[in-house]
Amino acid sequence: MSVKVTRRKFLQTASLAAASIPLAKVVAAETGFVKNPFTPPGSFTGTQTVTGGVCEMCFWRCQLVGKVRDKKLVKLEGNPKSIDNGKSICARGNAGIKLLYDPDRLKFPLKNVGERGKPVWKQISWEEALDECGARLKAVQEKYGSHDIAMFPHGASAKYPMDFFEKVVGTHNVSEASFFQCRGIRDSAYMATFSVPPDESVDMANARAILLIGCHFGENVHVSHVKAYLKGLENGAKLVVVDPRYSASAAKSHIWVQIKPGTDTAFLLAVMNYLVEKDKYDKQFVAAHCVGFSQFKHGISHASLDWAARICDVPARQIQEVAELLAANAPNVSIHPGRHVSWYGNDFQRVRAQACLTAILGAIGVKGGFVKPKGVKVKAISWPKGEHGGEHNLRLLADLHHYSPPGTPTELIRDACISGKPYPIKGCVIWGQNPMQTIPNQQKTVAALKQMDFVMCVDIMPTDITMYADILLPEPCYLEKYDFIKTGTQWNFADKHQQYIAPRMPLVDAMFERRDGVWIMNEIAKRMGYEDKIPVASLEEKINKELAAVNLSIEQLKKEEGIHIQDGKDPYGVAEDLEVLLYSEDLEENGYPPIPTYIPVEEAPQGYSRLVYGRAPVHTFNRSQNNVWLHQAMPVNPVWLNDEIAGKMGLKEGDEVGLVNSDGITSSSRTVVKVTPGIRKDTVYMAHGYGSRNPLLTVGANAGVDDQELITRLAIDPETGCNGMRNNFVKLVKDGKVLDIPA
Ligand SMILES: Nc1nc2c(c(=O)[nH]1)N[C@H]1C(S)=C(S)[C@@H](COP(=O)(O)OP(=O)(O)OC[C@H]3O[C@@H](n4cnc5c(=O)[nH]c(N)nc54)[C@H](O)[C@@H]3O)O[C@H]1N2
Ligand SMILES: Nc1nc2c(c(=O)[nH]1)N[C@H]1C(S)=C(S)[C@@H](COP(=O)(O)OP(=O)(O)OC[C@H]3O[C@@H](n4cnc5c(=O)[nH]c(N)nc54)[C@H](O)[C@@H]3O)O[C@H]1N2
Ligand code: SF4
Ligand SMILES: [Mo]
Repeated sequence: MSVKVTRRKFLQTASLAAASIPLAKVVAAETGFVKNPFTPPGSFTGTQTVTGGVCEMCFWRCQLVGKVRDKKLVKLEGNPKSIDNGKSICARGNAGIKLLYDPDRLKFPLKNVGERGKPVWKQISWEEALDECGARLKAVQEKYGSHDIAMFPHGASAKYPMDFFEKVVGTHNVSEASFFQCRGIRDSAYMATFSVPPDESVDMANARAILLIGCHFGENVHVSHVKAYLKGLENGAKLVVVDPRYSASAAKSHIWVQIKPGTDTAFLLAVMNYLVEKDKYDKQFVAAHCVGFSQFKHGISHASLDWAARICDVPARQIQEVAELLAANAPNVSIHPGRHVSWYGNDFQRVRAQACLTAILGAIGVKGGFVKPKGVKVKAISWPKGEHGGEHNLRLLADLHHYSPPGTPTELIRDACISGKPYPIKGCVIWGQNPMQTIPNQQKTVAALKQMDFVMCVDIMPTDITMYADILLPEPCYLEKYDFIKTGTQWNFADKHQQYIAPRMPLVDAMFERRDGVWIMNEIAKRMGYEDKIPVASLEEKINKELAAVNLSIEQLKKEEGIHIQDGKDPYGVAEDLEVLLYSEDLEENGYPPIPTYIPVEEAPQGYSRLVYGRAPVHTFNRSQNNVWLHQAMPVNPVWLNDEIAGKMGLKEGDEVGLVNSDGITSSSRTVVKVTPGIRKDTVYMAHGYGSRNPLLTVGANAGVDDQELITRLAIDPETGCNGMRNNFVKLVKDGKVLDIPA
């Protein structure tokens, strides 16, 4: 059965039906999509190709085309015109279709007439929902001040609302997951070293050697980035992978350094010290661009191979082998800056060491090295800057985290929520983020949320965080709306210097009562008294105006199959005035180590093992857990346990277990054991994002174990205020019995 109803009719049928039967059944009937993962797609005759899709199953944003039949999206493919991902998309990109028609998706504005955390949902009209959001946020603002509203945004649709709260309402207390739990440290550490935010700007496709520190391509999937990495390997690049686990990348490596978790800075210092001592660094580059080489040389001189070998629990000769390999291939080496880098609370130092290593190898601006290809800048239409209560910036009040990425470190916000000091935080807006599974220490998040006067959430799915909303608003997903202009360059930028501009355009119409972020934010802004500040009337207008600034339009992009391509610039070369601060006076003045320094992390208590986590190749965090195709591909996240340890514990592959951490928190669901020599004896590993607890997720709820539930201890990176999450220790629980993990 196909969907062939007008929007109005759809709303009528949907809301009538909602009164009597469960929502999931309603949509299944309406769309003809039932939860059978093996339903064959049928033939694709009679389909029409719609261009202009931009994926957001993850944040890499590959360009898509959709095959549409009877107004229903039946298949997603990479846009053949793309000079980024090309025709390729990953498993998650493919499965976007199952998100689009997921019967569990949010469809109407909802009001929680139960408790936060134990919601009882009542469907309400948009009018009522917006009135309540506007009035209750305004009430918080009037009673306590603008800074007393906190916001937790993530993703494309959250950018416009984030700007509203920062610029118009005037709160600093905005904490983006992409910064404080992801890559903020990386950006700050590279900025502090050579004033360039790194992104993932390494020219792996043309490298002679690639060094990955805790990155694992193949499990971490970003299509064009993986293409560049594989191209490099195909061309013969030597791969060094530093990881306590035999990851997908370790499996392709020439050297796998099975490092003790938390000790990478010691490893990097020893590599750099060796290169300096043996005169195997790039003297010309250092003389031309590096500041403080002599202090740096002196400051790392303690880092002998033996010193690092003891700390990192790897052979000294392996560290030497890595240093020699990098030197032999310099300057064409990709020292990958990493992406999720908030690990242990000592991370700024590690990432700065990566930046310094890049510099002393002279691997900046050269083929295979750190290179930043220049895409086109398309400026987002945004809210006008209003009054901003600068004196309420929590970071400045506490004189902390001088290298914080933009926004406010999450922990400062949560602490203020719970203590009421230096001021209360009583209003909360969560937009495209799932803090329950994103931020460590869930009890603290719950305490922060419970003391709020008002919590609103904008999402597309019911998730663990939406259970804490007072008002829950449904957005269309990325396949049903205009949004965000993706720009970039040819993926192999040595090949061709080209740039592209690809605005997200809908492949199908939005269903039910879902409304986009610009509409929602504008309506709330009106109700908060900011109608005069509204910069655009609609999302489509916003995209059109942004495109007009680069002499394009939606109409034109439709003619160009969704992607405008133009000549770009040669990305190679180094600015004459580039300065690399091997030693930084600024860091020293702010009380931080001025040269990269190893700071030890806590050891596991007896009977416990360190818990580390990472990406599942077919899932994106928690957001894809209810996707029936992806769930089928990897329904739980097995806990990796070293085979010798498993033997001693009497555990075998596939045994069902739970986990308990050293703070006594037991996982609320279970998973299975993966017995493998591919993990260190002092470490267990699981994929992040599993174990949702929202019962409205009919596929994803209680599937696997939520790593975040077990991460109760967070270490704060002093320079940036970001959340280190890998200082947590666990035991396994089998048949109700807690099992010690032998040393
Ligand atoms: N323990 C642990 N914690 C981690 C990580 C880890 O590996 N382990 N990884 C960290 C990293 S690298 C990151 S980037 C963060 C990710 O953190 P999040 O971005 O919070 O992760 P998601 O699970 O993707 O949650 C995003 C939410 O956005 C919703 N959503 C999806 N599309 C839309 C949309 O179009 N509109 C709206 N309004 N909502 C939408 C989803 O349903 C979901 O509720 O997590 C960090 N936290
Ligand atoms: N399929 C898929 N791909 C994704 C995402 C996704 O959700 N799904 N998310 C995207 C996002 S937002 C991000 S930020 C990136 C994150 O991708 P990455 O930056 O690659 O980060 P993680 O997945 O957290 O990497 C975890 C790896 O670090 C290793 N590790 C743990 N402790 C240590 C240690 O002390 N030292 C070293 N050297 N290694 C250690 C783990 O064993 C694991 O292999 O992935 C992106 N790509
Ligand atoms: S890497 Fe996969 S999930 Fe991410 S944007 Fe590309 S196709 Fe989508
Ligand atoms: Mo991330």
